[in-house]
Amino acid sequence: MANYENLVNDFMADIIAKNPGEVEFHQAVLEVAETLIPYIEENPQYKEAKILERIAEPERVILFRIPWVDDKGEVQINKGYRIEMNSAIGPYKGGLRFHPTVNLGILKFLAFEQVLKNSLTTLPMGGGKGGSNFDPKGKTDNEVMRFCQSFMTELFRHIGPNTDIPAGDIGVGGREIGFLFGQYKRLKNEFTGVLTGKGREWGGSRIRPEATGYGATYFAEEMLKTRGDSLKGKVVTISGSGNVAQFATQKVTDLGGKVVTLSDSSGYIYDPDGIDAEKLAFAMHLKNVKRGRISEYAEKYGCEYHDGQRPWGVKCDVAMPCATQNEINVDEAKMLIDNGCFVVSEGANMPSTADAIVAYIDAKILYGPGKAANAGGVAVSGLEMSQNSLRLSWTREEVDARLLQIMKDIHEICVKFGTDGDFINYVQGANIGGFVKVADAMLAQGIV
Ligand code: NDP
Ligand code: 2IT
Repeated sequence: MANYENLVNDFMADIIAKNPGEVEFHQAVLEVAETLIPYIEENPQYKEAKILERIAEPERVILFRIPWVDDKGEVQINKGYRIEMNSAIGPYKGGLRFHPTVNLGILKFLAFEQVLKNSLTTLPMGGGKGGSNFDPKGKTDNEVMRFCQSFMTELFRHIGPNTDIPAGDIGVGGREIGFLFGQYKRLKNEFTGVLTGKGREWGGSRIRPEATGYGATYFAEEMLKTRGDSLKGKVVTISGSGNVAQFATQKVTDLGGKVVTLSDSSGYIYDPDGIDAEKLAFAMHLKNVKRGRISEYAEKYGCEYHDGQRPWGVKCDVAMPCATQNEINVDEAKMLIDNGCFVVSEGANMPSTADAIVAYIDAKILYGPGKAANAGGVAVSGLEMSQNSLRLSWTREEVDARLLQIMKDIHEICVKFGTDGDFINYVQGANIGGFVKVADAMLAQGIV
């Protein structure tokens, strides 16, 4: 073990020196290195070909200026990024994030995780991620449209349906994908599946909006099954109130669980009676159409609102972080465990800090890391690409059945590579399970 520790430390020293200041990227790589280095030591073909060193270096990074004009006529300039991380098993695939905190390190962590996540889906997709430090909050539809058009005016030359296929993430939903697609089509004079998460009248897949939240819920159900249990009757805390949180709430409720919290960057609501279909419809209209604050839910239904706080002090059986990275620290992880929480299924990417993860593993709870638990979103993006290539569209039932099967398959992969005695270490399972396919493809394709 000490031997591995030295190898991990040496590897990370090199990563930190080559990628200074990119703390989220270091965090994501360290988590993977800790589980992969022991495996690579036992499989020297990967060591000799320096696969781990190669997957930690993006194949290509594109950085660009996004000039646009706001409603007052003032010129605005944002930064645009696309990280083309790895194309060993398919074209680059991954979302776009529009949020003021976006920087190179955050997008590199997301792109790095995406490579292993996409491999886990069993579909042929490489990994990428992109976005901008643009803040959609408080912007009019026209401003968002002009921004998206300017963003695509540069990005279009780097992407394509067989090259790189962006999709949504924080701050990028159906509205933004529409504006981006419209501008791509205009510039290329081609109607192709260059983006996923499209509207269903123009090439979008049924169930894509639902897929990440549904998938993270199916993954929780699969984890519970290993202990002869299910979501029925469980109390569930969810953070966020965006795309992933909304559809996780819907599916947990459908499966008989009770969701008692939602949040946004201002605070969280606690509704002990549960967020039923009618209340969820209100929350969805509030967030997707009115673009308001979650506190308005508490005003409408007369429940508690905790300003500036996260929901992890609320007693629950299952926690589903669905907002952003590092939203559960070690104290919050311990609080969850002390209050009886024994399932964490991550809808968000890297929502738990490194020491929070150690707390879950030490307590031997069912912990599904984001790259496994939230892979349903990109999986249905992969199904959208298939339907676009076939020029067909599948029914809701067909796509949902495929999503459920993919989440079961991902769970199986985690069990295969993560079982350690009577404990399933899903972190190890997801990291090794995702790595092997990419690594073997890289070996076959030579030093490229
Ligand atoms: P949305 O933009 O739809 O919603 C994001 C939600 O998280 C909002 O409630 C937002 O609050 C909150 N949030 C965002 N940033 C912060 C922050 N810094 N602190 C506190 N709260 C924050 O995004 P999604 O639902 O699509 O994404 C949520 C998470 O799921 C992200 O981690 C994303 O990477 C991940 N994910 C998304 C997938 C998808 O298909 N969309 C697929 C796989 C993972 P507010 O309204 O105040 O901004
Ligand atoms: O983090 C993710 O997996 C996503 N934001 C979805 C990516 C996609 O291409 O659908």
